[in-house]
Amino acid sequence: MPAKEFNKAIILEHPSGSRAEVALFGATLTSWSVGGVERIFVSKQAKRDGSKAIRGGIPICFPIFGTKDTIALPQHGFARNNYWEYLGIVSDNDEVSVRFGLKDTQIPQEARNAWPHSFRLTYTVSLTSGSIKTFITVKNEDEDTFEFNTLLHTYFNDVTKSAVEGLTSCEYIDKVNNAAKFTEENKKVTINKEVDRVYKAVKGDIFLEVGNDTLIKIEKSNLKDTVVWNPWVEKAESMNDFGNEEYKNMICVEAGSVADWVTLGGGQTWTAGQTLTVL
Ligand code: TA6
Repeated sequence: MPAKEFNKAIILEHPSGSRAEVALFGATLTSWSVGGVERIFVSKQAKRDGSKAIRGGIPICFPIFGTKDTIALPQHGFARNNYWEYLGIVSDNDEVSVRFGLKDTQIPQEARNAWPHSFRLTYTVSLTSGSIKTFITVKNEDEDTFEFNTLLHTYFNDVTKSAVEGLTSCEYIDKVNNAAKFTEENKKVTINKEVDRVYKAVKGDIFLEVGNDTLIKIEKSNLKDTVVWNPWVEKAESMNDFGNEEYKNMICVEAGSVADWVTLGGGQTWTAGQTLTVL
């Protein structure tokens, strides 16, 4: 069976042995294994009871990234901390695809008051032998235009050392340095301290070295920006759903449109996503 529901999650199994798991809570992908190796990081201390966003996996940030002074939503919005509806398998030839939905009538009134728009999100997760695709479609069911951010907050696992290639010459906002702006001069971005950067208008693919001769390609589709984050020592110690030492074996490389608002006209749809491939 290519996809089955178990314990409030959907488990996808590909004939090649590759496997993925998506929690209905937040439609958060919490596992993706290729060649028997888990490629996605989830903290051992992550809350899995729906009390808060899962610390790890691929949380979906929508309709905001970070916090906004004029929008009274929790950080990164409501999509990652609400239960989504499982919409079933959409195809299972060489690609096992499943779909999830969230619409305005399915989120708490408090969130609807903070972001008073009629919307419908559809999230499609597609597993092949060596890749996973995660794509979101936003439907504006209002008559008027609305604007939003969205980002796939991907936590990568098994990082003995990490290097991110494909950001050279991109301007970035350094959130660890008072949001000062810089231009990336390095061919590879490596991590040896707290890093929290929003790289803007990143063209081309990103290549993530996670050590052990493993390279993961990140292909963005209609997502302009890339966030790179590692909390490092002090931030790790400040998070109660993250182990003090876990910063050593994870990195977040996050495809999103966050530097600017995405504007969507009434009745219009917008689709974006990423394809992760183990090379
Ligand atoms: O994507 C990086 C970031 O915005 C960091 O600033 C850090 O806050 C991280 O997201 C995790 O946010 P969370 O709300 O999940 O603790």
